[in-house]
Amino acid sequence: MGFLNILFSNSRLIHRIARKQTLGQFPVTLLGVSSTSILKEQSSLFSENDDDDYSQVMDIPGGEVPITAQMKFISESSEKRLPCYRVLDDDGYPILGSIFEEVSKELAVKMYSSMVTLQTLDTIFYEAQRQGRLSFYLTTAGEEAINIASAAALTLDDFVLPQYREVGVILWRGYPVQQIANQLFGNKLDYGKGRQMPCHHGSNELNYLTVSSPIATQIPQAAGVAYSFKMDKKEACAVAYLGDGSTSEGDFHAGLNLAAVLDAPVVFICRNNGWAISTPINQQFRSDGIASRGQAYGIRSIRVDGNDALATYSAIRAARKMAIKEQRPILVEAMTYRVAHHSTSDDSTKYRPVEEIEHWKKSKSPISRFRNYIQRNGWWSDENESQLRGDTRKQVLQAIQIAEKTDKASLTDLFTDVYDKMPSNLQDQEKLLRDAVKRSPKEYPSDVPI
Ligand SMILES: Cc1ncc(C[n+]2csc(CCOP(=O)(O)OP(=O)(O)O)c2C)c(N)n1
Ligand SMILES: [Mg+2]
Repeated sequence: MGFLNILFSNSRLIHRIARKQTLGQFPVTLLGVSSTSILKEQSSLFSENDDDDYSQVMDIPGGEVPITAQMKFISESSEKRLPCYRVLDDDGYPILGSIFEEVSKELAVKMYSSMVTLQTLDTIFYEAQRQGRLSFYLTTAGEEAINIASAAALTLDDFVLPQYREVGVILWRGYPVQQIANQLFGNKLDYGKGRQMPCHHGSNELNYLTVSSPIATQIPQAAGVAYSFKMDKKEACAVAYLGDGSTSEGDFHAGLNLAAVLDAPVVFICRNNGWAISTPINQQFRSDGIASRGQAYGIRSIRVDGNDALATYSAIRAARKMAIKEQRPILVEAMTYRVAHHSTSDDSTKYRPVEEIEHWKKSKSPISRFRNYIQRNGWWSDENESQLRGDTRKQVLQAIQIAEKTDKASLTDLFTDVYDKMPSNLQDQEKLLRDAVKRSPKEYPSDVPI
């Protein structure tokens, strides 16, 4: 099997084998003609010195392509897997010879502190959901570096179209912890006025599109946003975040193709965390992950270690620069692992080994890795660590208390903000709802103003 792969994928090898007249040793039915006729045909079509010097071309829409007399199928995959760009090893030591974007002490400490804030708020909000105070929650556990390092590489002018496991990105852009709590509790201070599920953050001011529950819708939208930036000659790009599972949606293919054809300045950041709820990646695609598909769409792509904050920061900085300067889409596949359950509606120990989860939690933590790096640089200490963790915990607990006490958005808000003047069908629906509340007041939540 291995040999067949090589034979199909490597034209040079076939030619070399053919020249040594050894092809006859191999199953000739593979190519459908006899070995001698292949050798004869080849000598007229290829020069002896340069295997790739095709002497005939075919002029077709889209340009000239070389002609070959060999019936060769393109291999379904390359023998070699795409490499993963990394700067820090698992212990946070820079890998010898690694090329990366230098970060100042100030930026590194801000990045680290934000990762810890993200981890702290995830832990506390997750617990609050388990206590029945929130209806739903999902964490970014294990993916803190992708969240924070990618956000740090962007500017506020860039327009972010998130999936849902990227609360760290909006946090980095200036969305307050209090606002996160307001959204989760769906109170009247929530920008969405309680009309979205928890974890569906968004902010006009921060150029961050509100999360959509149907996955992958943001991908073609990002191509559109980027195209509008191109027309306006803006010094900014669109940035779409997506999971490995989203690549199975038609929107992924439509979005990438559209972006490529339009030469739209968009960075697609795919968090390949191994799982789409309970579906592992080997049931999601046969390709070498996601980065390999970029080339088929004509999109420059890279695979990066998403648990390495420095590598992620450097790759996204470079991707952003190329997207804007060269007006082109870029695809980044960030390799990671979803350490937590998919959400509070899931128990991942039912479909994956606990040892696997523990391994990623303990030995592959992006937070410990980056902490080792900054602490070794003399930029961080154990005292800084306990102070930060204590302060952050207090801040999040206080935000929960305030959000919980704040009134919920009112029922009237359910019908506003889409139309300037409420259309008659919505007026009918509001009346129906109010009649239902009157008929069965006990079924209506007592804390939501009518
Ligand atoms: C169109 C659509 N189909 C299915 C779902 C249900 N669903 C929600 S999340 C999810 C898995 C997504 O996995 P992935 O993109 O890898 O993101 P991750 O949760 O791993 O971060 C699915 C199937 C959905 N929300 N929308
Ligand atoms: Mg996933």
